[in-house]
Formats: sequence, C-alpha cells, structure tokens
Amino acid sequence: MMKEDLFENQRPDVVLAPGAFFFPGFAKQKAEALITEVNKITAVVPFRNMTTPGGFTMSVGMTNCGKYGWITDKYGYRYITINPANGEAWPTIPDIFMELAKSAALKAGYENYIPDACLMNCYEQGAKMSLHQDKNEKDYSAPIVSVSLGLPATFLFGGLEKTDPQKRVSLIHGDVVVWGGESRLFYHGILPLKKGYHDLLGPKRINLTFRKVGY
Ligand code: MD3
Ligand code: FE
Repeated sequence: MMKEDLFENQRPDVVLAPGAFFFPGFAKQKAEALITEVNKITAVVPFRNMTTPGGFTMSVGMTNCGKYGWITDKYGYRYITINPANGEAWPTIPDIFMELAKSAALKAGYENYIPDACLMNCYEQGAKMSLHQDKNEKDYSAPIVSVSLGLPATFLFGGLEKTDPQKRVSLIHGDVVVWGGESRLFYHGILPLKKGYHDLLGPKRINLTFRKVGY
C-alpha cells in the first residue's frame, strides 16, 4: 500500500462551498456492486465520445440511464428520453444507484430526492472536462449527486462566474459529493486524468452524476 492510501480513511466530511457536501468514501462499500451495474448498462448503451456544438469530440466517454439522458451534438446540449445511438429509451436507473443517491442526498439534508437522470462519464488517461456549469436541468432546487469510481481525479470548482477563483479537490474511488444550494450552479471541471491502474476499473475513472431533470 502506498503511504498516501493510509490517509484515505482519515478524510472528514466537509462542506466545500455553500450547499456542497463532500462525503469521502461514502460509496466505497457499494462500489463493486455499482461497477457491476455500470457494466450491465454499458453492455446495452456503450460509452461514446460525443461532439460539442463547436465541433470538438469530447475526451470523456458518456452514456446514461434514467428517464432522461444528457447528450451533445452539433445542435447543442440537452436531455432527451430516447438514446440517439439505438432509438430506444435509456436503461432504468438500478435500485442500488437510487438508494445510494437518495441516502447521500438525505445526509446532505434533502429528504425527497428522486433523480430521473444518471449521466455516466468514463475517463481514460488524459481525458478532462473543461470548466462548465450544469444548466440543462429545469429544477435547480434539486441537488446533483456525484459518485467517483476507479482512478483518482482532480476536481476544480469556482463560483457562479467563470472568472471566480477556483479550488481543487482530489476525488477518489468511492467519494460522493452532493451539489445543492448556491453551489448547484458553480463552474466546475476535471483536470486531465493521470495514468494509473485501479484494482476494480483498470486504467479508468467512472463518474456517476444523478440529476433531477423533469418535474
Ligand atoms: C458542481 N462531471 O458530468 S462530478 C458533469 O467528474 C461533471 O465527471 C464531473 O461535471 C466528473 O457535468 C464532475 C462533480 C459535479 C457534477 C455536477 C456539478 C460537480 C458539480 C454541478 C454543479 C456543481
Ligand atoms: Fe458538470
């Protein structure tokens, strides 16, 4: 075991920003079961590198489960109920995903959290996500719950303005963050993934984000 791994279990829950609750390792015991479900879903709806309206191919592979799925193409960013890759509805959010998202939201003070979308992001070495806001959902009063699996990543977040000063947080396997309140619309991103190998996921990081898109 590497020395930094000894500190993994000693990270306290912390409020990162107004409304942003960091629960280190909250999903760790369920991680293998979560990965099993990710593998079942991605056998049907594989991760794909979508195109931005500006014509760039994203370095992050994406897919979805839930009533709504987030997509981007040359026409823009949006949620849709039919997967354009196969013409079918997205797979249902597995029970174990829902239980995890609900329990994390509850721990952050959200009593009736029922997400209707789960965006799944797959990062390989060098993949990154530029600074952005998540604004395609109707209801910003519901939080976004994020779950990190596999390789570690450096998460960047600023404020409501793109130019606001940024903070960095390391997100590792099993970490959960609930982004509600003011932080719901904060700019955020992921630095390029460093090369590595994770026992359960190999050379990858997978991030699940639970969202409430419709009413
Ligand atoms: C803060 N995903 O899918 S998760 C995204 O690790 C996204 O794949 C990153 O940003 C990832 O949109 C970051 C953490 C996260 C997700 C949504 C947020 C942080 C957020 C929404 C508002 C504020
Ligand atoms: Fe985001």
